[in-house]
Amino acid sequence: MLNASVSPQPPTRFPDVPVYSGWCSPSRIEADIFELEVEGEVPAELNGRLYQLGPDPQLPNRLGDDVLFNGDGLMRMFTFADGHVDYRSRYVLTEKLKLERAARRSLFGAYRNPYTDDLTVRGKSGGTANTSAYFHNGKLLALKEDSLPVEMDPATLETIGLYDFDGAVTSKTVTAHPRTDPRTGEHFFFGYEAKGLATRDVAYYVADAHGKIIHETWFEGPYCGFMHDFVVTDDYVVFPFMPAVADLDRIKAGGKHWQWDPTKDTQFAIMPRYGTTEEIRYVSAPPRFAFHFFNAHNDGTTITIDGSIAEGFHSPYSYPDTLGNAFDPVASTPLVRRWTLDYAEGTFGEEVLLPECTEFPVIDDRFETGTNRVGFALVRGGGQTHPDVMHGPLGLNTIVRYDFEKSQVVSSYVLGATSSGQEAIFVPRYDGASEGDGYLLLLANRYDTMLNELIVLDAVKLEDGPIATVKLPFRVHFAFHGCWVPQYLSEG
Ligand code: V55
Ligand code: FE
Repeated sequence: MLNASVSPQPPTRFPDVPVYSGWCSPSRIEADIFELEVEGEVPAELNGRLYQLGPDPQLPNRLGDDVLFNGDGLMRMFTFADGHVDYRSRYVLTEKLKLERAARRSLFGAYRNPYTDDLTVRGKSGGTANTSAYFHNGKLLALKEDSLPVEMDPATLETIGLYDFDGAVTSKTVTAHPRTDPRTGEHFFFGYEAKGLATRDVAYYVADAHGKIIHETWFEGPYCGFMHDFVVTDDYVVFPFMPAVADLDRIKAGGKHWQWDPTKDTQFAIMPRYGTTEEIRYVSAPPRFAFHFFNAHNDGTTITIDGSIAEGFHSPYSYPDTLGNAFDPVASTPLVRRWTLDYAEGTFGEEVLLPECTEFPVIDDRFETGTNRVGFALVRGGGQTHPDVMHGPLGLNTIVRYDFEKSQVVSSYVLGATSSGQEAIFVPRYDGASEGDGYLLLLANRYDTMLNELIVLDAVKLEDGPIATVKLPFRVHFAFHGCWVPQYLSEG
């Protein structure tokens, strides 16, 4: 543990540690590229912008080591127009980045531990805005779950500033995984640690299609759990408390934000979509950990949730656990699992749908919060065994199309033995195309050349391989989440 009173000298170069090595080496490139090179043909009807956001440390962390989740947010934008593709990338100018650029050294310390920050920045926001590019109500937002959204100009990528829904959001945090109901345009989101570091408070908000907050519910969870994603259905909202937990005393002592604690149950706080605190019911389950869910739907009071779910925290980061157990790469591997919860009966059920290491589950967004049949995800294929799916050469080298009615993979494409993929984004072939009929945009990491290619796949026939391969002339850092914005929405 770090002695919080000691202010170490930040390293002047990126030290030789895993988080700054190999594919995770900082790229830090802010670029404008006119007319990227393309192999094959980009479909002319793909008109719009692909935004992707991920961490890319601007400076070596003052503590000499770091975690992947703590890099500064760098926004990327691919503009597609009539078969041509241009590129732009810009850092999100957070308070943290502005302070550190001014000082020309790192001032903020460990991931979500302000007690490890330089004394000169105590009380300033260490938010990195590095997790998810999200578009709602004409606004491009850079999201990070420990702070407020940062708004960026969707064409220039200039940082506009913190966005609190015109003062209506008083939670200190907003999730990187909001949900939108495409039928109403309503935008559902929450903040955990909503009243401050390691607090159990959760704030839940619904904004209408114009960004006006129309519903708000606050509650105190059973513990402060790592709630990265949540789900909304026609009638319910579900907040999963999973036992990677934050503890203020540990954080104050310079310890890690999250610690896996399998003595705690998973607990689901369920309430009606526009419910009140009094309407919350809890359902218990064995310890589980999930970063991401595909989607969820309900039939009466029965709620079905599909996700990329493990029996342990799928990062060695918070092991040994509170019982002294070491990281177990098998139990900690996220598989496609289905949870069935009942709001009225309080019951929990679970089944494994796909017994493969799977992450970055996505759907055709036109079915979000309703019933979806199709999902897409990255799978660790080809016998790769890298245990930590969130780090380095992930081994997530296969993109699959999963059919939830047939309960099977119906199409897939292997990127290659020396490649992995970043989160895929689905784009419908045309307005009104049936579910899952369209294109997948996927950024491939090529370890043989240490370069990236953006590939365009037919989402129905993945095995046909890329329709087009768009080449980047340099390597970019690993991004987490992105979105597709059709041309008519992103142009001001
Ligand atoms: C994730 C990413 C984060 C984070 C917490 O995808 C969880 C998982 C990039 O930052 O802070
Ligand atoms: Fe995420």
